[in-house]
Amino acid sequence: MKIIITGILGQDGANMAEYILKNTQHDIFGVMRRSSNPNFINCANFLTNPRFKLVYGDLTDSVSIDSLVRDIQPDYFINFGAQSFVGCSWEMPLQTFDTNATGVVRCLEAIRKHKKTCRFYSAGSSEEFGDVAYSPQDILHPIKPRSPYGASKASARHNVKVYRESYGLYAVHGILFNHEGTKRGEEFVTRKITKGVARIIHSIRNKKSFAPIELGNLDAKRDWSDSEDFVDGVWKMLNQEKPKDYVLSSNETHTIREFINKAFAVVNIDGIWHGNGINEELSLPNYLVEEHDIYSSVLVKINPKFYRPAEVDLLLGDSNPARQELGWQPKISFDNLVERMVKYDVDNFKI
Ligand code: NDP
Ligand code: GDR
Repeated sequence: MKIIITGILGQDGANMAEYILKNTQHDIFGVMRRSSNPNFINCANFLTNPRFKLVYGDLTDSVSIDSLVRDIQPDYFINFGAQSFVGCSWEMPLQTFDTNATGVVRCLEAIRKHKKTCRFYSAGSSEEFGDVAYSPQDILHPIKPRSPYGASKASARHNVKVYRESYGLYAVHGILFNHEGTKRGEEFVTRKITKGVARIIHSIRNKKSFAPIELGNLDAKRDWSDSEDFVDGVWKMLNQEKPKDYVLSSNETHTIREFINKAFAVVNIDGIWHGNGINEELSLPNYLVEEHDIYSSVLVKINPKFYRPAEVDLLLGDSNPARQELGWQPKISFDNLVERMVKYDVDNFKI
């Protein structure tokens, strides 16, 4: 079998490739867009695997998507490529829509024309639920996006349904809640925090001053899981008898502040919160400042530039149907996830 995976240099694309290489005998064609300075760090474990091949393609370029499907004749097309950063989608609404929504139609059209039996995965998001109507959110929750990113994913969802019903394609649009890990991009809040904790603990241990981690809204609540658990759920969604969309989530929600507390606890720092709103800060307790003989003490401060024009305040998923009907079971808890990310970033810290 031949599998096209877009977004191969990103978190989920790389984890999906590792999962498929390990659990099947299929060949993978990993799609990357042309870049003057590509970063292959997430693909280090499989770049030289004989069952893996890198190919160029861009979701904004119909010719490249059409040619890939025509020439490779894939059995599965897993579309993880996206402008995936919600915060940036207000600055680049058209590029976000072209990549995330029109890009999905380009994939569906290429499959319809050249390989109708190819199974297609569309990377849907809990951001489609936006200002949520109820909790926990299940697959029937109304679509109420709050960002150009969320709106682009909602549009992709409608088109997947249209192509499934019009042409009988096996196409699914999984609704995935936040998922993280050691391959997570550094601008997302979890990785920004774990990289920041690594930088700060390194400074403290070397008796050097440090700058605080600057963040936006700490009250937002997210349902966080590990990406490695989710690629298993995606593969199960692609291998049902009939295509059906599911939610994948941890079924727990935590504030950004809770994530910060857990992350510092991994390196034995029990910070002290004080102040409110934009003046809120997390500081080192005095005994640690004295013990380590350092001048800096602010670990986290607010920078309003990280606030969003519209926020999704609360996400909490209901993935029970996926657990019961697909037999999917996540293995990594919230505490394990934070610990894994912090330890990885501390161990791999470079100045
Ligand atoms: P990443 O940002 O880590 O990876 C996205 C990849 O898409 C990058 O490798 C990027 O390439 C590539 N890409 C961007 N634009 C294009 C384009 N025009 N053509 C081809 N490739 C492109 O995201 P994740 O791995 O975290 O997410 C995977 C998918 O799942 C995305 O669609 C995301 O929106 C969706 N999703 C993610 C969730 C999460 O919590 N992680 C939750 C729900 C949905 P480059 O490396 O060159 O930038
Ligand atoms: P999200 O992830 O928008 O949920 O989208 P992100 O980690 O960017 O934000 C989560 C929450 O943290 C708040 N926040 C900050 N966020 C960032 N990035 N940087 C900060 O400094 C900061 N301070 C506070 C945000 O306001 C937000 O509430 C992710 C992406 O992976 C999407 O592609 C995916 O679809 C959704 O998850 C589900």
